[in-house]
Amino acid sequence: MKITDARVIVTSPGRNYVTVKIETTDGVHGVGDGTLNGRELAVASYLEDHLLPLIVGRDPDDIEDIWQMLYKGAYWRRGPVTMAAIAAIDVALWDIKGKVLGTPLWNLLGGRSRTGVLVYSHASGRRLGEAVDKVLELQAQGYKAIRVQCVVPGIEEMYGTPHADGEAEDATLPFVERGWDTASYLRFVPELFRSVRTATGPELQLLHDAHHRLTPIEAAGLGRCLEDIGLFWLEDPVPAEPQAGYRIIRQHTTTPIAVGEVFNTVYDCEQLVREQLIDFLRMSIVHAGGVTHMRKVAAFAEIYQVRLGCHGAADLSPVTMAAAAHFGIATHNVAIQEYAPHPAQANEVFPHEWSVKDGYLTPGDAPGLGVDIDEHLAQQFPYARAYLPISRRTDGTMGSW
Ligand code: GCO
Ligand code: MG
Repeated sequence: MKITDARVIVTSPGRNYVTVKIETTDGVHGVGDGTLNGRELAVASYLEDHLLPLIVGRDPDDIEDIWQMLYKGAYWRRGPVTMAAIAAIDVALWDIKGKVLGTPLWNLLGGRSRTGVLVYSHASGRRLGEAVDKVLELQAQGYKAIRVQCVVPGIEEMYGTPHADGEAEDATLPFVERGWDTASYLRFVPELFRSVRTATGPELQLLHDAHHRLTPIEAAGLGRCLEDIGLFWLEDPVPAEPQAGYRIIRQHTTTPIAVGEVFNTVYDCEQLVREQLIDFLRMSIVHAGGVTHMRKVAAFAEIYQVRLGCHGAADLSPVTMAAAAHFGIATHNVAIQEYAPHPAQANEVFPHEWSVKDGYLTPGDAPGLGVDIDEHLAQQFPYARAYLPISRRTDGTMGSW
């Protein structure tokens, strides 16, 4: 079998997605996601101009060898653009392998470790009461784990909460600036979670994303204040470029810590995992080199009792969610999967077998990934330039988004 054609499809059914479609001499095709929110065309160019010409004519069975060629052959290693592009090809090749062998991806990865992957959904509000109501609504729908974000009084617009001009996690044009004040945030979050916990009772798993806004000692203090809430995790308390910064958080609190949605290779988490400075790793198949690399990341993390809770915001396409469903069913140390529903048009452009029911994600039994792209429909949603917001602190200095 040989690869006869490989192309990139950029489409915007509600938000931008970059997809690779690979065709073979056997008449079987595979799809992979390479979306990098706000920087989509960089990945599309890396694929179109540099990687795809290298794979046409090769045997799609040789997934490991193709991965190594794309990773090592560039000389320039790692980074989000490179690793998202490699991931798109890698996932499409796994899809092809499953289809050719007539078996779902989870079976190629060792079979089922569980019957369904626990997911967490997002509840947010512009006011505390609104956030609590949203949590109760999702709990009534059967979600067993919910991430809670709320606008902090005094900070009008912030990450993870609804805005007058759209959802906070949407990239937009024009480019937007939001505000940030750490002191108000740190005063408000414990109050928010006390109200939520009182309303939900003890069983619901609660999560929170600090989105890289704190310093290690601030994060340690917040983690300590939240200990009696029993959070499932506190996510991205501080940026992890200095991995050793997490030692400070770890020394002071037993609140479980999650990080890694912006990581691209195992080297980004090596110290965090080896020193057991975190509890959950958030790396995703699309941003970390595909199934081939994430299997190695999971195996490494398992040795240190670090579990996976992969990134799954709506800017990761339904193709990535399919891959995550198979990976999550098969991989023993996957603890949870983030799930934010995609725009309705995106579900039409990417028809899929995976589904979320009663708080659990299942991949279905179709061969390969069980997801496809409707190219004709995709053409009706042309790419629309968009940027993630930036955040400025009250004194005007630039913060982390
Ligand atoms: C999350 C993430 C997202 C990111 C977004 C960036 O936990 O889901 O923080 O909301 O901000 O995916 O593109
Ligand atoms: Mg996050």
